[in-house]
Amino acid sequence: MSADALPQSQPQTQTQPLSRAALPRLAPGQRPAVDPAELRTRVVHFGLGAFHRAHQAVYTENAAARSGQPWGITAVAPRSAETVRALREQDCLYSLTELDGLTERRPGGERRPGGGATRVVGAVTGALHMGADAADVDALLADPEVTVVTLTVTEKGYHRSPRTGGLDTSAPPVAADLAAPSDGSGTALGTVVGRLATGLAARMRAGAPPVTVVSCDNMADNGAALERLVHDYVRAAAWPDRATVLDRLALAVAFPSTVVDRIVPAATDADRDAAGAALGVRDALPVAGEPYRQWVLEDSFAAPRPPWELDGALFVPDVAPYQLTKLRLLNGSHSALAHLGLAVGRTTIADAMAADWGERLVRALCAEIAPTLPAGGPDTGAYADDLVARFRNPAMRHLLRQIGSDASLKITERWLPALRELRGQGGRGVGTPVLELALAGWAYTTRPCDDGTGSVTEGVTDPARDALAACWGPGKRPADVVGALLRVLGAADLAEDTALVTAVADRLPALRAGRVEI
Ligand code: CS2
Repeated sequence: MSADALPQSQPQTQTQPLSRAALPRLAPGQRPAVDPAELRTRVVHFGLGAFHRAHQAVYTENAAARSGQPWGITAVAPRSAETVRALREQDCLYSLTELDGLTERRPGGERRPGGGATRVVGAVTGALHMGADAADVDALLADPEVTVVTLTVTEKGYHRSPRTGGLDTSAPPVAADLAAPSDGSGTALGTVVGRLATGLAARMRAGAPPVTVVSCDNMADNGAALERLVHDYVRAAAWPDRATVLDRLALAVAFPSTVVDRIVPAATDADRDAAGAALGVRDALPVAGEPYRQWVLEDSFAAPRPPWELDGALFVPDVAPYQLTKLRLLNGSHSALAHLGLAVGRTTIADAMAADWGERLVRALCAEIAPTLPAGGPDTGAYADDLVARFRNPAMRHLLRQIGSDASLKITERWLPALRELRGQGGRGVGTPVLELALAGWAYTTRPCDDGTGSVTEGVTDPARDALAACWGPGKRPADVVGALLRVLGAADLAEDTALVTAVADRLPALRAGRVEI
């Protein structure tokens, strides 16, 4: 039965909200692994989304529980004041449900396969809003007890120039932050890079001890990328002491690269109902994701950190083989399934996998990209097998439109570097039929409606959406449209690869007819 056909869930009836006071009412196996009252804020995290709550927070909670060290997280929401309010109302507690795809859960009459265990996570000790609580965020960034800062702010949160990879100082939110009065301390800034650079600068001025900043977003070389952005910000700031700040940052702040992995779709009302039914208390902010999780970190920290290895995190000298494998195979396949699926009317990843082309697409894309991956990473055949199983998880309702959003920033990480490597200069390398098909799916989903308004793919958002839609001028040759779309991504080299743009354009008629032909 498809998830769409499921009966509507009943609204949850639990009236008492989740809170520290409510914990004794939960079954022992549902309570946090740590006593939240015993934790202290030693980690600041930017990005309060479902992924953080199901990933770094869980590793940190288990690390604290197993080591007896009081590692707690204050999470900072860059935008959503509502999430901060809701989390504070629950004493920063929330539940995690592992959707194993095997067992069943029946919240309020709903019968949804795959609802596994639900338990409360206690690692988050505070929630702040980056704007309204700017002074508190800065105080924590300068606090000697805080020695780790982590980030999950998505590709969009970095404001990288597509051409240089450095900070896009002309982006209006970055320019506005740079124009903040004096040194920006305590001022409400709009960008995470601005807040982070400002807070770290204050830490350097105060002579506080070293700190490690850990980017957990899906970008190649994410540590070095973030370091460059923070340094660029300081360089562009009108601070008289910026040279000194830069010198100190170089010595006292480490930016290791990391690979994070866990599939965690945005929570739905059904997830809220299921969590409430499982716990017997109301949880406004539950997360539900697959049981699988992985964290690989570059072992180059500047200061004490939670012993995440006690919960299975891997510390290695070089994350590149793991990072590129995950980014290009998992995220690359996700984006391919999303755009091709959206083009032919599918809704979720599991739904796309159920199409006759779904599994073939994942396997063919992995095989095509595998030669671009450095040695030392996972076996790509076994990795593809695992992906097929994970993507097929019937309990996960991972919307294609969620994955297909912000594609202009995602596919530049997930597909284009491999495409360049495979094609070689001027398209003289090997064939890339699967990446061409994926690109056609993406191109198709950037099309405006026939009346020129909106997009054919409802609910998909992208900061470059208008620029992409404008590429579809009336009467334009399809290959020219594809070339123009690639230029919007900053990929002029690929736009000039005539064989590539023609091959992509040639795929469009089949998609328009509802067929994905591998
Ligand atoms: C997804 C990722 O939304 C997306 O773009 O590809 O969030 C993916 O689910 C995670 O990276 C899995 O670790």
